[in-house]
Amino acid sequence: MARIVILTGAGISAESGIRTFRASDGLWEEHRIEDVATPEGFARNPALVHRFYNERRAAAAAAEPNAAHRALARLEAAGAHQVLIVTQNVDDLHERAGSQNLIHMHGTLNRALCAACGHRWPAPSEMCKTQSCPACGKPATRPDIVWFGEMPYRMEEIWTALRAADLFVSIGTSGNVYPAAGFVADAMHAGVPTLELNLEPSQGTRMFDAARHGPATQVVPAWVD
Ligand code: BJW
Repeated sequence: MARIVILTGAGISAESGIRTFRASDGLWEEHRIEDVATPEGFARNPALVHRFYNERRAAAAAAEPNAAHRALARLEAAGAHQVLIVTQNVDDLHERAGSQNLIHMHGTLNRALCAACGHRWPAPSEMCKTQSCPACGKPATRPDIVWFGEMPYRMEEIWTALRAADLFVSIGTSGNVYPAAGFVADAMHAGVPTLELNLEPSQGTRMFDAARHGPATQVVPAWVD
């Protein structure tokens, strides 16, 4: 049974209508990264950051998984391979497509996090900082999202799986943001074969052993089936 580690990024959800980050119409266009995706930006203007993520939560809730999400869920359900999806995405389209072995390394829109005590709970559709934490009662509610300068989740588990994998596949990510952008090099050093499936060559495309370029809803089902 081959162990396959699959990294996904914004490109896999693009055809579900969720905007990517670095396209010309990308999400950052209307906001400076430092304002909405850093702990410092949140400290400066929590209302702006909550508004940004409340809009993202509504967009994700309105979106449906596409043929690429469904193909990955099929690959896992078929049971011929041990599949781990490590997603940088904060939407829940992988789980709604049926994927089970899934790590949200950059967090999720569907959870709130208490900046004071670290407690997590299901996110209300509208969040604001003055909402108090159900565990400690402090008004320190923030989205459970990994911002720049913060440590992505479950990294030791991810690196262990990556080093032990028989194949590493990267789907729909530009390769600009670390540590995920370094996974192809980590896999290469561990002797793990690598494949890129992306609309266009990513930042690290030359490091992959093989690449197929095109929309995720075409190249992912073609690879799976
Ligand atoms: C399609 C498609 C279709 C479109 N079909 N494909 C200098 C050097 C190195 C590192 C650093 C540095 N300075 C700072 C750092 C660290 C920093 C970093 O990487 N900065 C870079 C900008 C340089 N990283 C961090 O701070 C991270 N933490 C960290 O490093 O902790 C320390 C540490 C130390 C040691 C070990 C481990 C850790 C935290 C990063 C947090 C990222 N957070 C964000 C925002 C929060 C989530 C959210 O709000 O949604 O996460 S940033 C944003 O970028 C988001 C994404 O998950 C992430 C990646 O973006 P992604 O998915 O690649 O999207 P795009 O838009 O860039 O690309 C889409 C791709 O899809 C494109 O290629 C398209 O072509 C393609 N595509 N349509 C197929 N239909």
